[in-house]
Amino acid sequence: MELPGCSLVQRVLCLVVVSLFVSMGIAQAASPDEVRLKRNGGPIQSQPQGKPDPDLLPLWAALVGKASGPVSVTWSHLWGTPKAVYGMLSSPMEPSEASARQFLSSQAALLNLEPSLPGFVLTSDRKTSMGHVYVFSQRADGVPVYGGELKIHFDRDGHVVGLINTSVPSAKLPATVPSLEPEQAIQAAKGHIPPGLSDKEEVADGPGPSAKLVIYGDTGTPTLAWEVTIHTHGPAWQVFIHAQTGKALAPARDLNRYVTGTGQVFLVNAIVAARDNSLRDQKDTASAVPPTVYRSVTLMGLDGSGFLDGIYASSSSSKRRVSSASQTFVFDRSENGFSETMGYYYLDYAQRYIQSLGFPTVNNRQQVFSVDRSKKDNSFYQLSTKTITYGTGGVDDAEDADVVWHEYGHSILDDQVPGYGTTLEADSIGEGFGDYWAGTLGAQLSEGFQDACVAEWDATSYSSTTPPCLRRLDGTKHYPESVVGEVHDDGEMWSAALWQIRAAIGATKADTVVLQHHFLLTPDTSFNQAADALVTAATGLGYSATDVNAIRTILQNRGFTVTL
Ligand SMILES: [Ca+2]
Ligand SMILES: [Ca+2]
Ligand SMILES: [Ca+2]
Ligand SMILES: [Zn+2]
Repeated sequence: MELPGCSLVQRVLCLVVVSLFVSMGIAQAASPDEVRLKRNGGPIQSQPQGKPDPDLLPLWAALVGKASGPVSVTWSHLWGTPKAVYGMLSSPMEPSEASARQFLSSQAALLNLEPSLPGFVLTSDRKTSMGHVYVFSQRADGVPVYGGELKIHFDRDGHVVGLINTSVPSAKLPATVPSLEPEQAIQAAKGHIPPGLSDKEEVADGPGPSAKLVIYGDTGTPTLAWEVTIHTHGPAWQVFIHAQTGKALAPARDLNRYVTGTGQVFLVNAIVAARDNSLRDQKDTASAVPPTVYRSVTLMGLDGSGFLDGIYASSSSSKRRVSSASQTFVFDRSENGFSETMGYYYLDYAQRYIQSLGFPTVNNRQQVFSVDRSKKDNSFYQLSTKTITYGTGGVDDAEDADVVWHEYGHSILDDQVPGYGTTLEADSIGEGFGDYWAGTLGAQLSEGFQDACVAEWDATSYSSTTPPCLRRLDGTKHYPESVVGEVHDDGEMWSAALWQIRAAIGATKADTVVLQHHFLLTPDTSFNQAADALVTAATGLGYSATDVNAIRTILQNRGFTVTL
């Protein structure tokens, strides 16, 4: 963002801070649904339906025959062996490792295992309220079998009442010497992490990537594999790499389990929430706004750490952070936790909206931000670190969702056009897009209140107009005679054109074509080039001739040359 008439020094800071950009390589293709499910830590396949191996049915009948009362079973979809058996499966015995082994040996054939249970080591022996549980972990030639376990539950009287079997039959391999070194496996695994950006960046202060040799059976063929774990700023990825060929044995899986929390935010900002342009900052006091401006919201995608760290946003570059074991982030505006919550909620909101438009990979990463690092009345997105800094001058910048979203606009463009913004016009388009993006998102929540006025709450500190606005989306600036050489001012030509397009063809189509046309831009894009790109994107998206013509006419009326 940029204040009207701020100093030259401030202006330099207002600009996106340009520095080294490291390309993260080519993203893997994946269907939107696939990505969405994976990124939310949800199921990656439907519930597998297992059927018994017919050869095992006589053995199964024998077990059922010896049991007293009903027996339930779930069959392994991979091996046709019993995966979970519940019922009174044995006569009473003294619970012990030996008696557990004895029972398992008697059922080994049913489990497609050898009666001596070679390679099964007792790894847990726990007394529970129900009785006693013994867990045996599977190894073959000393190599752990991933997920391979046998569990025996005894009830209080010593009956076996549960047999849990995730062992892998025929897990013994001809050779257990990998061709790949662990480092090679880690490199290979990195190539299988789904699209994203900083998701691929390892956490500097977290655990480094690891590779553990295992026997992996989930493909249905026991295979020597490296289990690679890579902790990133977002997901913690697990990838199984064939230890001889380097191929991935399954799609990368996010090990994080996300939780939801409760937060308190302004609906866009205090003025929009109160529909009252007379509200003022009053030195960040809670009493400056009526209690009715707060809205309780669900915070999605939190990683459960108790901090505002989640799949799409993290306040981790803030100096002091709030935390809540119960994921409850309810603060009033005098507390910095309120700014953190605003940032988290509205960045997450924006990314989910992008995905809902059919862009699964646009800036799909954890956006890191801070709310207390800069005392200036300014915010910026930093290309070198890909983080956003929200300043605290005047109204705290993160107290206004329009400012939160404007900066995210820079982040989006940086993601879609690496290195974006090397010329005055390209940067002006960047500022104009940020304002448009704030406007179109804010309009989803404002019920039509003052949508063309951007960041009215933040602007109370420096604007003398009513309503106070950082900038507007409905100006009359015309290209090229309105160009003044300042990117925020000149950006108003672009944002106004986009805003008119939105009015003409509707918000969803406008937002979609705006995001789509970014893929056609170059880092030094001119207004005219971007105008042609918009028309190209609208045509490519299959918009009607009426819509395409409306876009073209609006751009031409704004003074841009459209040659398509
Ligand atoms: Ca505040
Ligand atoms: Ca401010
Ligand atoms: Ca507004
Ligand atoms: Zn900006």
